Amino acid sequence: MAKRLRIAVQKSGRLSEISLSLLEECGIKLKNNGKGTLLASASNFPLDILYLRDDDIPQYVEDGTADLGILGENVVAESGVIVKTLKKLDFGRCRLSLAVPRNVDYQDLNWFNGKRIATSYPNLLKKFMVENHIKAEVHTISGSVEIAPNIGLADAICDLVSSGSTLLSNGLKEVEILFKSEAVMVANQNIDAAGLQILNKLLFRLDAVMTAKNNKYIILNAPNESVSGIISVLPGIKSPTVVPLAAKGWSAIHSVLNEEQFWDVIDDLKSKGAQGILVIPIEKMIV
Ligand code: PRT
Ligand code: ZN
Repeated sequence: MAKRLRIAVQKSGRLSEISLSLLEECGIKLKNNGKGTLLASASNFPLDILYLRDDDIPQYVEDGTADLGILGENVVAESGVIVKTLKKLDFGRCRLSLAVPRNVDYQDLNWFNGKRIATSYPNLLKKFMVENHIKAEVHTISGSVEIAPNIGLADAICDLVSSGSTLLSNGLKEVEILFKSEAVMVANQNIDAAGLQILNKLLFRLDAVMTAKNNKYIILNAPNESVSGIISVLPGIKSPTVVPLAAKGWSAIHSVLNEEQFWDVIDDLKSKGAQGILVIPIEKMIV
């Protein structure tokens, strides 16, 4: 039978939908993808999808039941498994932080000495405590960590934070960041040569999709005398394309702009005489 790779993704939760749409954007079509399935296979790529709780993914990838996995770096780090991190995926960003009741006059880490801290991340917390010479009691609980101080179960918590609104609505404040996380693709350490060929194809597609997301196609019009000034502020992958417009003395300039440079460059372009600026999403980009 022809070689196929198996990728574990979160069955239902914050990362599930984005993980699947990323695979879809890589041109991978899933058959038998009904709700409740444990395994779905791609009809047009040698890949099978295994749906799991995110906490189970590290072990499955380490022991080779799955070749690949998409999950938060926080879960990989907490599990302590040995897997290869292949790629940061630019979604699912959050941080593992220590938080204390809002009314605490918090000065520094010494505050935690002798305190009780509730968390679902005991391993990362204990490592942090050793590194920072803190002696506190760690209470491991599996959900709703943020209510622990209010019900007298703990003095502080160590939990994931993204917007901070959960902490706020529970009367807590974030005081230390232990770990910054985003979704990553991880791989088993011993994928064979045939598997690596498939993996490289998948990574090539992922790169094209992710580079495209970080770039915009830009088209603008300018009087010919402004063209060289405009080109000087356009970073583009190569040199920008300049085409004459039907209106005499005018040109259109086409280029690609990185998301990060975007607003700065737009301001520069306007001040250098650009008009009718169009910004268009790019679907795939191979550089
Ligand atoms: O059922 P399963 O075990 O698969 O899912 P789960 O409930 O363990 O995980 P899930 O779906 O909640 O999160 C999956 C992954 O998403 C996490 O492992 C992180 O990598 C990532 N992620 C990103 C987050 C958050 N942001 C996040 N805000 N995971 C959890 N939260 C929770 C946090 O625990 C807290 O309760 O959201 C709350 C805080 O959010 P804010 O926005 O109020 O700060
Ligand atoms: Zn989980």
